[in-house]
Amino acid sequence: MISRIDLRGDALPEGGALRDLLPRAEFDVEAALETVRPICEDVRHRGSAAVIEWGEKFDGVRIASVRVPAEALTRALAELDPAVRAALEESIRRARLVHREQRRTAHTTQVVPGGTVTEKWVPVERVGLYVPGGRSVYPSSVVMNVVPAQEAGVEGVAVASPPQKDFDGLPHPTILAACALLGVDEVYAAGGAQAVAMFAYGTEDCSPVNLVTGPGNIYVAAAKRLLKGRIGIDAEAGPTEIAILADATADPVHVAADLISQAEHDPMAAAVLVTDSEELAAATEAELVPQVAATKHITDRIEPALAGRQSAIVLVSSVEDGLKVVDAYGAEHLEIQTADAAAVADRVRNAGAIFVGPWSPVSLGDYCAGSNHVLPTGGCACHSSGLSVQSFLRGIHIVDYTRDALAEVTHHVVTLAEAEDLPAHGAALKARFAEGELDEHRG
Ligand code: HSO
Ligand code: ZN
Repeated sequence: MISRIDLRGDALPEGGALRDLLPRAEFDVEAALETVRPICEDVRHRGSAAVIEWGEKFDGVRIASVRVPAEALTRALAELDPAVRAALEESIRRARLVHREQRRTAHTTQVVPGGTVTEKWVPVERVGLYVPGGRSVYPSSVVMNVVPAQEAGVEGVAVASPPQKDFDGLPHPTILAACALLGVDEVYAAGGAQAVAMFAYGTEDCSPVNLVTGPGNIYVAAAKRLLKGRIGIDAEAGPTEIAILADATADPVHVAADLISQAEHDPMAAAVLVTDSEELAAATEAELVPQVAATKHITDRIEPALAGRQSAIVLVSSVEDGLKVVDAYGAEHLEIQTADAAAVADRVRNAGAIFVGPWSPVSLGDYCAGSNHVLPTGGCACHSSGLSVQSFLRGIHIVDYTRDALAEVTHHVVTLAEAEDLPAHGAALKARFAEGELDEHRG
């Protein structure tokens, strides 16, 4: 059901060489660029008509208008199962607690007497949040995108999610209900590359946004890559990943359940167990069989995900080596199920989010930990973070020098400008002072 990679024995290779030994899903965004380019161009030129036609082609339903009417949002919330509503409210409450503390305040540094640099934090004006439809209808992702944007102070929050055949071309009702719960009333029935292009270029129904965030399929990722620059993006989300670093103290029932939990997303999802315990590896393999058999999405997602080349049990000589492996892998989600898990977690450098000990499974983080579940995949955790308030803010430096403070540093600026063969840069400072006035500062 899941393959093994044995890294015991010789010393582990370093960095890239170690990464090459580890499993990873194919996610060739480059290859999808040519598919999405004409779609994006079409939306750019024909606006909503193009969004509607591409939606008809890919989502199988022709919608009358891209903007979801307010009554549909109100109705979806009124018809939402009360238990789902209560769970979403709790998810929102916890996420707000965490994300509110991520807000940043302006900070002023006095560089010299009379010379200050202040960094102020300004939310982007308008964001477009993409929420997948189809196989993955995740109201939880609405929460994870909207809460940090709102806590950052973004004024214009628009959501797009694919039109659903079974719901008269509206996005899925639980997505609409989640939007309504969060107070988002600007929602579009648009999916795939056409939704990203609608956000980037704007249409007669939707004014352009500054930033697009949220997970999606490979075409959404490709459209984000193509339109990056015109818009900001969070990340190109690939198939979800769980890595578990575990030793002999871990419970194979938990380990197997958690591997399966993320394999449930997608046949391309990755589940990786890194362990120094042969016994845990064998017990987890044995445990996977009945647990997989008891799940809902066995043949379409879980079995292919676990059996795919992106998933494996990686055997290492020690937890120490396991740390090197998980750092090289840079998992979207990393569970630490070892003795003294908090101390081990503290040493991890590369992961989207870390889940410590037996009582903090990834599924908790997916819904109700308070943490964000939009996280870097494909090893991007070595350079990127998950979605947060920071994703929606820009830091702006405000430079404020007095005449004396400028006079005092002018000779250094002139010297550097000349070293770069840009004398007009220096001249811009000298023009402010009378001949000879700067001499006393030359020290
Ligand atoms: N594990 C997914 C998020 C999710 N799980 C949504 C359930 N619903 C990527 O972090
Ligand atoms: Zn999940």
